[in-house]
Amino acid sequence: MRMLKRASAFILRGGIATFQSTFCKSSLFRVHPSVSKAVAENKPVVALESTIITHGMPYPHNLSTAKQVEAIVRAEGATPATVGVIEGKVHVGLSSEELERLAICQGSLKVSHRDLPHVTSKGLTGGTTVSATMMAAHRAGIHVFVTGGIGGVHRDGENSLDISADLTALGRTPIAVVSAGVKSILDIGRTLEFLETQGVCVATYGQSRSFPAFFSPQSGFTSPCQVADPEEAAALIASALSLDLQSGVLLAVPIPEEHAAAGQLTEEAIQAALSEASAKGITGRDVTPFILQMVNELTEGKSLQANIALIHNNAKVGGQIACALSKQMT
Ligand code: PSU
Ligand code: MN
Repeated sequence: MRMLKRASAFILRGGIATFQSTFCKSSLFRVHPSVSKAVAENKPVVALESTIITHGMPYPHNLSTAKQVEAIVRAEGATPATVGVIEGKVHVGLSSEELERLAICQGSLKVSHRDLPHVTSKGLTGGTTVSATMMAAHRAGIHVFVTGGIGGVHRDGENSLDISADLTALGRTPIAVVSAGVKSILDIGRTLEFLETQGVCVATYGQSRSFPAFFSPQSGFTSPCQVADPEEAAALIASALSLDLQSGVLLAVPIPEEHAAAGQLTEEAIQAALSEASAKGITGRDVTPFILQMVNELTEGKSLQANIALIHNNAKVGGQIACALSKQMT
């Protein structure tokens, strides 16, 4: 085990050095000094996405949640690194002014991996999705990334091919993503199949192997594996890095039971929102924000409260995992 730890620490340091030199060459990246310092010292760092701020929640809940999530990560002893695009620069780690700017700005863009050349060449501003955040965080040498839920294969995706770039990013970016699983607005079975094809290691965090469905601790599907605590999760990530797989790890953290009560109500709202989206002809990248907003309205904020609670929980778990990983790597 000690040998494995040393080997992974070696690979990690070598890897970080390579990424940082590539990273520094690009004038399009801005790594916050607190983040580059923590990475260089092998201290725990947790990356956070920002589409959740620009498109996932209404103002001012988006701003307060983003700040709370950073505070939770710090309380666990890790450095938060919220990723976002500001005036064409990909920032890894945002100041509170930059966080506010993203939260307040109406009409910010949703920046997926494929949008990066467009927004950086035009000097635009937007929130990064899981796929774009994974890329930037990995380039900055970060190994753990916390979000609420990832994108997936949409229902009817076998016909529309509407499959989130988050899944292909997971297949080719070596970083661990901590999330509450996949929303039931998506086709969870096909999402798990696609992740298997992409070579992504999927594990449920906690006492069961049940794969969570964001608002519900159970989706009816099981994860191929399970990790019981931060140390087991960190060992899984360390192994993936040591094997140099070049693919990601998805850690699915079930919503805490005390917040799952709104689950049934939210499920009904999701079904109504799906019919409305289809009736209005909403497609592509506009589907997820539309559904999230309509579900918030239909549940009169109950789904928003559950959403915030599970993100807080993910931040706590992610912070603990980043700390355990940092210990295992030194
Ligand atoms: N799922 C959620 N909440 C979210 C998102 C997904 O439960 O806020 C956001 C994330 O930023 C994710 C993106 O990366 O939507 C996926 O969008 P698409 O399906 O267009 O790839
Ligand atoms: Mn899509």
